[in-house]
Amino acid sequence: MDDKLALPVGTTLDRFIMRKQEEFPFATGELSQLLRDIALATKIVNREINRAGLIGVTGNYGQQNVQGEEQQKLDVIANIRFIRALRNGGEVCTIISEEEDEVIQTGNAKGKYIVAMDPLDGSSNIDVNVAIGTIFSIYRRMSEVEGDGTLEDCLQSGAKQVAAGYIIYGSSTMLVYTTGCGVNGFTYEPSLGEFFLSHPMIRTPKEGNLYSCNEGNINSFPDGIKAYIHYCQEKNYSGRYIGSLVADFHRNLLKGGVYLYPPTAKSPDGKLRLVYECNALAMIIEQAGGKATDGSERILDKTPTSLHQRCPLVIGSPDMVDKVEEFLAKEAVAV
Ligand code: P6P
Repeated sequence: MDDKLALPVGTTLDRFIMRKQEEFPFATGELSQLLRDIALATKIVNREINRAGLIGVTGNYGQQNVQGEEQQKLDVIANIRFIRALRNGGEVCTIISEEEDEVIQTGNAKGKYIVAMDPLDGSSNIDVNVAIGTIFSIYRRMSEVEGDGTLEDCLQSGAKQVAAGYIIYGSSTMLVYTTGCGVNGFTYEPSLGEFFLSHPMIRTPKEGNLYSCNEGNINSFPDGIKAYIHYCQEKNYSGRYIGSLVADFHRNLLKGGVYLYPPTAKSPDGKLRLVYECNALAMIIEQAGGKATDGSERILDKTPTSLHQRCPLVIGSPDMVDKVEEFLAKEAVAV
C-alpha cells in the first residue's frame, strides 16, 4: 500500500490522524475521534501504571473475571478508564472487554463503531515491573445505526476490522495501530502528554531467529509444535518469552520472530482470546507483512461463535509461521 502522505518522525498523533483522514474523502471524522478517545484513555492508564507501586493499586482485586482468572487492581482500573473514554467519546455503541462477562452497551445509540479490547494484557507481570499492554479492535456496526449494538455486530470476523492496535507500557509507552494502510508506531512523551510518530510504516522481517512460547507446556504441545521447537534449537534460534503477549509480539514485530500459544493440556483450545487479542494482532502483523494463523487457518478468516472464545495462535514473520504450519501438517500426515 502506498503511503500517500509520508509523514515525518515527530509528527504528533493528532496531526497524523487528521492527515490520514484527509486521504479518505468520505471520512466523517468519527473514526479519527475514536482513535483520539483511545489515546486519551491510554495516557490516563499509563499514569496509573507508572505510579502503581506508590498509590497501592498493585496486586489482586479480589475477584475473578469470566475466564476464571484473578483480576488485578490495574485490570479493573484500565477497564473502567477505557470504557469511560469510549462511552464519553460518543462514537462507540458497544464494547467487548476481557474483564466483562457480557458486552457493555454505552448508550451511544448513534455510535457507528464496536470496540473489542483487552484493557490490560499480561497483568500477572504488573507487580514485577515487566512490560504489559492494551489490545483493541475496531469494527463498524452492521446493525442499523440506532440503539444498542447486536451480538452479530460483536462476533464479526477479524477481516472486518476497520482498525486495530495495541499499547505497550514498557521502557517507553508506545501506541501501535493500523487502519488498513500500514502500521505506524507512536512513542509517548509524558512531559508533554503527547504521542509522537517514532516508527513510521513498520514492516516485520520475513524471517527471524526468535521464537516465543511457554516451553513449560511442551509435554502437552501437539507433536508438530514439539518438532518445530526442536528445529529452532537445531538452528540455534533464541527463545524469548516474556509472558506478556503485547511485549513478545512487539519485539518480534520489529526484529522478526514467531510467537506460539498452541493447544495445551490446561488450555486445549489455546489460551488467547480470538475476539479481543488474536484478531487485533493478526490485522497488525498482516499489515506489516507477517502472518497469523491458528496453526492451519488464517486468524482473520475465523468467525467467532462466542465473545470469550479461545484459539491457538501462531503469529510473526511469514516464513517462520509457514515453517510451523509445515511441521504441523507433516505431523498430521504422520498420525
Ligand atoms: P502463560 C497473559 O496472561 C497472557 O494472556 C499473554 O499476555 C501471555 O502471552 C500469556 O497469557 C502467558 O501465558 O500460560 O505462558 O503464562
